[in-house]
Amino acid sequence: MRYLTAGESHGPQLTAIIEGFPAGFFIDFEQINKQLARRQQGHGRGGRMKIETDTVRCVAGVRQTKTLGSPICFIIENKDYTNWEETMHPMERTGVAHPQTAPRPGHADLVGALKYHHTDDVRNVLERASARETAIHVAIGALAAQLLASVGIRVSSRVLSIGSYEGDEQSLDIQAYLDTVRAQGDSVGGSVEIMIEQMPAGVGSYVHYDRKLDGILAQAMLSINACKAISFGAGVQLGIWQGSQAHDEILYENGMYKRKTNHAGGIEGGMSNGMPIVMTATLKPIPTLMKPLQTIDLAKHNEVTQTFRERSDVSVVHAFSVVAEHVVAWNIAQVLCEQLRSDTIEQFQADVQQLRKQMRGMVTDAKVNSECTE
Ligand code: EPS
Repeated sequence: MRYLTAGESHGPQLTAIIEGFPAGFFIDFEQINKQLARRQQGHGRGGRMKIETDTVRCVAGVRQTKTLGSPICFIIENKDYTNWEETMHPMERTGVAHPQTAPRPGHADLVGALKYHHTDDVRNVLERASARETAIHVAIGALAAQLLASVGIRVSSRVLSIGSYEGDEQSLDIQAYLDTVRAQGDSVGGSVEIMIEQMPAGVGSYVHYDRKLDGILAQAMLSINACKAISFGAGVQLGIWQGSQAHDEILYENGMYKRKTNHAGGIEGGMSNGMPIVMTATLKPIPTLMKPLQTIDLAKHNEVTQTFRERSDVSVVHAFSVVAEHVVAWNIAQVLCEQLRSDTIEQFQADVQQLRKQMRGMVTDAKVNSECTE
C-alpha cells in the first residue's frame, strides 16, 4: 500500500493517489471531513483558515462508498486559488507581478531555490514546501484510521505543550500567550503525543533495519513539515535511567503476557509488544513571521534585506497533532497491509485476528499506559 500526493498551497487543488488499499471496505467520508475540520482548528491559526473549508472529493477507486481494490484518488480543493489564479495558473503564462527573492530562515526557500534553479522566485519552492499539503495527508490517514478501527486499533493524539507552556490551546493562559506572540509578530512551536491503543503485538520486525516499526514511524513523523524531534515511551529519559529502572518487567496473568510499565512506548526490537505505542514529537516555530528576520536578496547580488511579510499562523501545534495522528495511522495500516494479506478487507481482518491469537492476546488496555511516564 502506498500513495503519492501533488499540489501547491495556492494552486487549484491537492491530489492523492492511494494504491493497494483492501477491496470491499465501506468508506465513511463524513468521518474524513470531520478530521479535516479538526486540522483547521486552533487559536494560533491565521487568515488562510478563514478561507478554506477542507472537504475530500473522491474521484476513483471507490464505487458507492465501497473500495474496489483499484487506485483511489482523493482531491481537496484550495479555495484560495481564486485569489491566486493569475500567478499560480498551471497552464497559462500570465507573468509574475511580485516575485519573492528574500528566502525565509527556517523554510525550504534558500536551499530549494538553489537546488531547483528558482532563485528568480522562491514562491516556486514555498508553494510545495508549504504545510498546506498536510491536509491531504490527514484525508489519507483518516481512511487508514477507519481500516484500523475495523480491527479495533485506535490512534489518538493530544497537545502536550505550546512554547514554554504545558497544556493545549483550550487553556486560557495559552490563548493569552498566543495573543501576545501574535501581537509581537512572532511564532511558536510545541510538542504533541500520539498514542496507538489495542495494537496487536508482532507488527514490524527485528530482522532488517527497514522493517523496524519505530524506524518507520520516526521517518514518517519527521517527514511532517516543521517536525524536529521524535521519541518513544520515556524517550530521552531512557538515557538517564539505569537499566533496572528503564526496562518494562514481564508478567504472565490470565493467559496473557503483560508489562509493569511502558517505558519502551510499546515497541521493542522494532516490533509492537502489545502495549500502547506512545510517541512524542516536537514542532519548531513556523518560519513565516510578521516580524522580519535578516536574510539576503537573491535578485540583488545577495544584498542584506529582511524577510517578506505575509499573513501567517502563530502556532500550528494543534494542527500538527492531528496531522501526526493521521500520518501514524497511515503507517500502521501500511505495515499491517504489507505483513498480512490485504487484497480484501475480509482477508485483512482475518489475518489481524490470527496475529492477535498467535501473540496470545498480548494487548493491554490504555490504562496501563498512565504508568508510562514517571
Ligand atoms: C503555510 C502558510 C500559510 C498557512 C499554510 C501553511 O498559508 P498562506 O501562505 O496561504 O497564508 O495557512 O497552511 C495551510 C494553508 C493549511 O491548510 O494548513 C506555510 O508556509 O507552510
